Amino acid sequence: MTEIDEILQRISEVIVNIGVGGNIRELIREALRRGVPPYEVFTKGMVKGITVVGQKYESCEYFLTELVGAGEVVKEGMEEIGPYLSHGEVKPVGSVVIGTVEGDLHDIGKNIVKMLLTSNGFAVIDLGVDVSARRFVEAVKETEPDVVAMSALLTTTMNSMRTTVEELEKAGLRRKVKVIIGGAPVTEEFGKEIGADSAAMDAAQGVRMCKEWLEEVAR
Ligand code: B1M
Repeated sequence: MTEIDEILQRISEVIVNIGVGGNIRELIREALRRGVPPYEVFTKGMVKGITVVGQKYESCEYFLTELVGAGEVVKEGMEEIGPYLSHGEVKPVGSVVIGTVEGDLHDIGKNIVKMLLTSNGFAVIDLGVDVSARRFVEAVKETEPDVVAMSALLTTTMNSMRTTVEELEKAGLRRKVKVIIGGAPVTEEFGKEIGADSAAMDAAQGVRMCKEWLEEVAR
């Protein structure tokens, strides 16, 4: 194991151990000092850790308290890594309305997508979590974005994505925006079923799709 692998492993472990055994901010700073690209610190360190937490929760080794605690450690890490991921350009290449759908409070993935979009020159209007279809529709009317991006982490809240697409349709706005969905339970098939333009399997793919759409428009 190289020194870099070791530090990424420690970042993962400090999440799994809910902050015990190190300080996530210091570990992230150390990884960056050693030249690890910020997105790699996130995926190979932080996402790896939170994935293990999810597995432990599923196997009943961890309970809600641990889930909350690990989420807090990731949030702290995000505060440290965020500025390195989102060094935005001055002139926006396009705009995106983003939110976690109604009934869903998971926002770590959504925030990563937001940071990557910002660092790729998009203006991002973040509606936060538990965003109703009506709120998405209002935001589209108010801000006229190029893209609506929805995130869901629960199988039970995926249907809110369908409702939002339907409400955009009813309001006569659907053709004016591209719709992208993402989050762990989301599949391409589900995206097609609800009439989204795309379903992203990870944040990088989501950003790539948004860029491609904007380039198509510019052509
Ligand atoms: Co929750 N939780 N949780 N949780 N939680 C999951 C999702 C779960 C899979 C855990 C498990 O059982 N293994 C499970 C869902 C089961 C299911 O529906 N099938 C679950 C559950 C059950 C629950 C509660 C119901 C628990 C309870 O109360 N009994 C509850 C629900 C609350 C609610 O939302 N109403 C709950 C609560 C929580 C916390 C609040 C404690 C905390 C969230 C903290 C926060 O987000 N601020 C939490 C956490 C941390 C998790 C796990 C452990 C980690 C989620 C995460 O942040 N992953 C999770 C288990 C897991 O996923 N392994 C779990 C890292 C993140 C970077 O990944 O969000 O997938 P993700 O984002 C990726 C991609 O999906 C993609 O890009 C990101 C980076 O590549 N992406 C997009 C995401 N959105 C995108 C949008 C795009 C494009 C790409 O464009 C639109």
